[in-house]
Amino acid sequence: MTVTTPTDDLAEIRYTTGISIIVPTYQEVDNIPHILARLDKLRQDYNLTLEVIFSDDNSQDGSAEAVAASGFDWAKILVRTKDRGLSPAVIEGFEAAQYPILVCMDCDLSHPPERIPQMILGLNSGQQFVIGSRYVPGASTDDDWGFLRWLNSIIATMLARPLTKVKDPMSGFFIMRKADFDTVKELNPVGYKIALELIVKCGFQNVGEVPIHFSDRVYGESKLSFKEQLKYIQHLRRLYLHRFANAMYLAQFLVVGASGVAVNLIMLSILLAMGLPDAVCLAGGIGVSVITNFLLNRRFTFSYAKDGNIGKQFVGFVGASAVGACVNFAVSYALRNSIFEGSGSGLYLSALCGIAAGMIFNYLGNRYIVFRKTHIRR
Ligand SMILES: Nc1nc2c(ncn2[C@@H]2O[C@H](COP(=O)(O)OP(=O)(O)OP(=O)(O)O)[C@@H](O)[C@H]2O)c(=O)[nH]1
Ligand SMILES: [Mg+2]
Repeated sequence: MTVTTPTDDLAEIRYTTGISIIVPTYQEVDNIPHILARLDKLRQDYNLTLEVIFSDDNSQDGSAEAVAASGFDWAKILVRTKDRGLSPAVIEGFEAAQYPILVCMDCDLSHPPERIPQMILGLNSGQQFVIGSRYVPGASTDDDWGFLRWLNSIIATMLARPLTKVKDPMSGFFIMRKADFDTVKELNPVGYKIALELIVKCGFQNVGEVPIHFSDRVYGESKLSFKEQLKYIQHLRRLYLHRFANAMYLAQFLVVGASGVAVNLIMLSILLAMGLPDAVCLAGGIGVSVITNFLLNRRFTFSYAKDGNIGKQFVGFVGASAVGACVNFAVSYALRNSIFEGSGSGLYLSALCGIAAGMIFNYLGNRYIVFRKTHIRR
């Protein structure tokens, strides 16, 4: 990650071939004239060839009329009626863009268009993706960010840390090449974090950050709801799966396995409290935990397989568990009668090794046979 510091030498920007600025909008009619005025000044100052595409989710608030009233032939609005959401709107705008450099920015004037030339310099100097960043030296935000908003932003950024070392991957202000965008095959952004999605899915290593002053919106209302924030967790999980597939599947499998232990013990206590015979209680605990483990693994650990035939998968899951139990027994029995023979704690150590071997067998059987991947989800 490189922090680009401001420079006065922006003259070469004039020779940039063309820039498509994509602005996702939902009910931003009051902001449209202001952002267009600032972009027009930028266009003239640097003699830029640019287009602005408002990727609008059918706001019906006069946004389309406001764009038309500007009289700028380089400004257009894409009125979307399907697949509502900020990230899909940005992607559709990027797909419709005609120039080789893509910019994404919010409509509410939080992102200063005047920083775009500096960001283009970053691309020209070899960076693959340049962020208008709130968290690098020289950046600032308006003063009235409350503690909760600040904390929220910091936590969201920390959670993304294993995916990218960038300081502000949550920023909605960034720039990249259309050629790179066109090579991404598997975009699946949920919610707001389109920059993070692109950095991870494009595998960008050389990401620059240009400091900006982030202004709070003056006109219109924020669309960032609590529901959108919850979607971030879902988005993160998908990105972690993309980047750390093996470790993530195993971790999820282990979490589900641990939940099975809890379910087993709770069920055992319930059945015992009902006064049933011990054998029935033990069998009940095992049976219910096998079912919950199966359902959770199908829905959560190997969620890509959740549309597969549930009957076949269940039989496979029980079969893999049964064989895993045999592996467990064989390994622990063999160890007890060899390396750990005779020692007091040897039986426990043998059992632990058996459990580990059985679990690994179980995991591999489930991942590569029972819930094998037959297609890639977009
Ligand atoms: N097309 C489209 N644009 C959206 C949608 N939700 C938000 N936007 C736009 O995305 C940009 C960012 O949304 P904001 O509401 O400003 O979200 P935010 O900047 O995280 O939150 P604030 O700091 O409170 O403004 C704005 O230009 C919005 O109009 C949506 O569902 N569809
Ligand atoms: Mg905003």
